[in-house]
Amino acid sequence: TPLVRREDYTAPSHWIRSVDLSFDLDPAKTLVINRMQVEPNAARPGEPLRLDGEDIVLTRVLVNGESISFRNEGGQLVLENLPAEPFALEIRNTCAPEKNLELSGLYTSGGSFFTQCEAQGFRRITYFLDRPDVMALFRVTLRADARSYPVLLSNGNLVEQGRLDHGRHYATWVDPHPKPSYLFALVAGDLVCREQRVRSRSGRDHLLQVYVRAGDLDKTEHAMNSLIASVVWDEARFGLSLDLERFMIVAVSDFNMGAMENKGLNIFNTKFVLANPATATDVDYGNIEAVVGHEYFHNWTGNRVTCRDWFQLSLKEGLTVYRDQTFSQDMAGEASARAVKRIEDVRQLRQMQFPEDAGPMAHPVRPEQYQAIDNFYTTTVYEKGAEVVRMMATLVGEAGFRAGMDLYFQRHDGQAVTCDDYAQAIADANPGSPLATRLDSFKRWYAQAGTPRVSARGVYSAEQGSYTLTLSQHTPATPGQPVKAPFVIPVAMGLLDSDGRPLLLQLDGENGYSGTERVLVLDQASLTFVFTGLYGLTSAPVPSLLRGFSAPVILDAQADEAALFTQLRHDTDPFNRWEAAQRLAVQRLLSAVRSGQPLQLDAAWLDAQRVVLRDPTLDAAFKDLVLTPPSAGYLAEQLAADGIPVDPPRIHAAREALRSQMAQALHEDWVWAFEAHQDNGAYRPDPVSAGRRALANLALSHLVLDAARTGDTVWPGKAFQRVKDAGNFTDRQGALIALLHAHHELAEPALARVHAQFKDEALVIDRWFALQAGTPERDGRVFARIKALALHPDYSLRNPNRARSLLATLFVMNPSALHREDAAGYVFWADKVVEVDTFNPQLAARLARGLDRWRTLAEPYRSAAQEALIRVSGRADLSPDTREIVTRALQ
Ligand code: HT7
Ligand code: ZN
Repeated sequence: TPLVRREDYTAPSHWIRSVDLSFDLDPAKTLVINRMQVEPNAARPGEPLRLDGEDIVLTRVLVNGESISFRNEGGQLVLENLPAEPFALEIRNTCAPEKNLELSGLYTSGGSFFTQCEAQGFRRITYFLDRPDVMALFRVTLRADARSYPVLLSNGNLVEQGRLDHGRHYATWVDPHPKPSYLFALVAGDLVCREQRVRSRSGRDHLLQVYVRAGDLDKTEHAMNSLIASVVWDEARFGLSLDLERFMIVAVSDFNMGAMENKGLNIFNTKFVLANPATATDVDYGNIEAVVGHEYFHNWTGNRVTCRDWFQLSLKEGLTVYRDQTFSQDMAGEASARAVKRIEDVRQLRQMQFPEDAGPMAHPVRPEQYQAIDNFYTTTVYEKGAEVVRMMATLVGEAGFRAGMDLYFQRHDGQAVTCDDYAQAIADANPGSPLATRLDSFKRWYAQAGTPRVSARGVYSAEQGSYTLTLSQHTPATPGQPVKAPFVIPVAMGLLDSDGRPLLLQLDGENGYSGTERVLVLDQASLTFVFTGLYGLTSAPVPSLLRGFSAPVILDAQADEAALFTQLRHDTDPFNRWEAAQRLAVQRLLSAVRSGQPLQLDAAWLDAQRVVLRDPTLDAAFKDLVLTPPSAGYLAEQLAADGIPVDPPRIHAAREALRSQMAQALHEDWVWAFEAHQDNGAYRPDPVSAGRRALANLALSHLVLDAARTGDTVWPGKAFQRVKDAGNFTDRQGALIALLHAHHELAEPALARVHAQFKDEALVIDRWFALQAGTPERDGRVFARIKALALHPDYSLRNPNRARSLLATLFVMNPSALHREDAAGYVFWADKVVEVDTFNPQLAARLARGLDRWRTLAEPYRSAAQEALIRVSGRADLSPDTREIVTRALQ
């Protein structure tokens, strides 16, 4: 497959101004009639029109009603000698939705029809200029059997519907907004909906609908509430109103990603719509709110203003992730709950994006080239892209950011634009700001891959009463980018005295204090800042740097233990309080891993954990984050960054030792924590209640773990009882995890009960597989179970959620089970990637990424993983998607 390069962008030869689509829906053979109004691009006169098409059968082409000759070239339909004036182009073709297992284009799921067009699925429906800078007005008529498909939906407004012969019916939809083809959608099926009318601030009435299968209506309340909250929030926070009379969400169980922001007709993976207390966890509730918000916010950031080309994907994705993260923070409420959400987002970024940026798939937020665009829906484009937007907001302030967004919409509403256009608007609305004065160098965040390392060195001078802080940056080479220029890094910071009190900040040369927190801008390889004070600093301060994780960098602050303990106890920035706890845990775990000696936790560290756990002023959710040890993947990356080969079983052993010593040393505290965090009222998914449940479940898992040492049967018994009678799925799952992670004998009957009780709830059964696949390994038993589960009658690779429940969990989340001396984990990886690749390349390519970091492994893992990659890449019939991943991994 040819490489597509950003620098090769050219405007289209023609514009498609409007399109009238008609579908005769049939699972085996759907007929599509596509009537377009085409206008030659005056800037490119006389050029042939090359229409994209894939896996469809062409039956007719008419230009202004006359047939015309055409040829097929490299998968495109080429039309030459076309009129120089606007003309009508009619295409007829067929496609086979029930054979479409790639889930891109028009496909069937559970007996209904759905579409997925981003990024390049529309060409699998009909011939088109399937690129985001071609925006057309769509009119869509659907015809289908009325009994099997009573609901017929497409984008925009329903303008006509009625009966047809032979038990068929039809509906015509008109979308008033021009849009690129990737935002087209249709749905036809036997669905029911929850609906609600809302009036927006601007006084317009809207109909909101959530469509699901008949049995799922009782699981739509939270999605509807999240949608209403999103509408209200975007008006209040950004002045952005809903521009449609009707806004629909439809849930589908076969879906490659999370959800899709089709104009007025969002299509969602059921996982991000359906929830009731009996089947969904607190995390699911949070994810639904975030994803409903995300797709809704795309209506402005993505749909009204869209991307010129797919290299600009982060223009809509990074910005919309930033918006959904801010929305979830605002919904969480108080400062402490906002901080918890920020910590969770940063943890996710470090766990997923940092490894990507350090591995073979490292690419800039705005990539330069791709083979399969679907491979670039990455955590770099999404989550790092959101960090780039966040840094801009930090550099211009909240009001400045709002002014920048206003200017962006004023300039670009209705256009297909670039990341440069976005940054320019934010800067232009804030002349003189630290962003505007450094815009060119700031934009390196779009162009350069890799995570910068920032080192901070502080020197206190008692004589001068000053503290000199030197910040330096260095970014390691990434594939194709050996040398990096300095980034513009906003470093939010404060200084604490040795008792943890915040100090007033004043830089040498300034004539007053600037409060206790400020943003330093590191825009050179190295910069020095000298802090003084009216009367000088009387003792060496403890620096609190990169507050709130103000930039996506790895900070090496060389903080000593005493400073970290001070920060853990007193830092006024909750993020850095948590960060100090993480560093203290990482240091202990890694020194055991490096030395090969068994981990032995010290009293000071255990006491600090206890103090946090018992602190009446801290939220339960925050305690849960502090007391949860860093993941094995995060620890592995720390070693890899220092060039130390990663031995996964060693990391696993250190983490297990830490867990069991925490279980033993804090036993009484865990008992207290469990009992003090029981809520008996009705289930509510708010952050405070969710935090209490998280902490109680963390406590329970330590108590069940400790039972193995003491021979106690009471706590395992309590856990089993909770699996049987918990009032919500969060607590049922927490108890099941406690038994599973302790490898307790009651885990088996607990699993059997959950399966029997929820056998008809697909999302719970996904979870049932995932919990087993995510259990920390012991004596090879977890891996053996995973292999057996792959043959379970409920398991299937065809449904992406079910496929991922075992495979993504093993490949991405459970290094302890994947990496084995006998290489069986890698053999299993290769077999499954190859198998899935035969029918769903997008899914296979994502699973294939599980071995991205093979080069960091110690022997014998490294060579065995390499062998598995070579075996997969040796397959001649591999899809371009999977080939791109394994080729890059081996380069
Ligand atoms: N914008 C959506 C992307 C998406 C997608 C991309 C490739 C293949 C399948 C897909 N389904 C959805 C999701 C989002 O960011 O909102
Ligand atoms: Zn998105």
